[in-house]
Amino acid sequence: MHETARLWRPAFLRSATALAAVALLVAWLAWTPASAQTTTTFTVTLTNMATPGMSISPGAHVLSTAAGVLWMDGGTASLALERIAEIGDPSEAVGALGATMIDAAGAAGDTTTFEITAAPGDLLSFASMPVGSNDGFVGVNGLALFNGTTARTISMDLMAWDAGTEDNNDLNSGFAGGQPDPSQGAANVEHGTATSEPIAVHGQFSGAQATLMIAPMVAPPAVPAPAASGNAGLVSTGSGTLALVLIALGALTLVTVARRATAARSRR
Ligand SMILES: [Ca+2]
Ligand SMILES: [Ca+2]
Repeated sequence: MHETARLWRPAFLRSATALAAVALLVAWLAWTPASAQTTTTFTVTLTNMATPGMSISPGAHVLSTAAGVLWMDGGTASLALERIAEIGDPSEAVGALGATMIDAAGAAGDTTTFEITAAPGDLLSFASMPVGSNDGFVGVNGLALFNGTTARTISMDLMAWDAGTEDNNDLNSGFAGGQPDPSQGAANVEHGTATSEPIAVHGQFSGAQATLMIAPMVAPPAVPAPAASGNAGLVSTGSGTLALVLIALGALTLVTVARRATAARSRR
């Protein structure tokens, strides 16, 4: 019996070691903070390339899980888009859509930068106005920020779009006829000759009017918070508690298996 036990124990101990390693691995994976895996912060940089040279107005950006929340090719402009495209006013988009304002890129070559924190599946939409147009804008509609769960780095040219809400005068022809006049305030939205056309590529601009760079920010290495005592740091999160439960279950299973094996050996 004892000889049999000596032959059997090394195999059991190897099995127990493997089980313990698996339990510890599972516990470690469970303990890894979920928040570090679910969202990514991106830096978004918009560069004014408008030709002929003109400012790009303040705009608005919004995240969603479906395209078309701010605008779409062939769609009808919402009041939020009309106000951006006609007078560079993002307040309606901010108020009605929960969008966030983008600062202006005030001259050719100028950039404006903002940060967004997104989860896999999130899409970016934004619009900003080249101010020498009646109702033109640059932007993206539902741009995917992830490939699966991997954050994308994106560089792209942006053409100009026509919101379809106002007849077009010559670019940079001045305030008369509808191009935005700061002294008119919100009245600019009805200042020119209104149109009701689908959103389409702007016929007066040629080529890229802005460039867009999107890059995920690299998070600094995580520094564990010092535990006040014992394993306080480990149990500070729900997943840490789960890890302890898994470790306890693993240990309990090993003890039970060992006792049953020993009892079985003793009966032989
Ligand atoms: Ca137009
Ligand atoms: Ca209008």
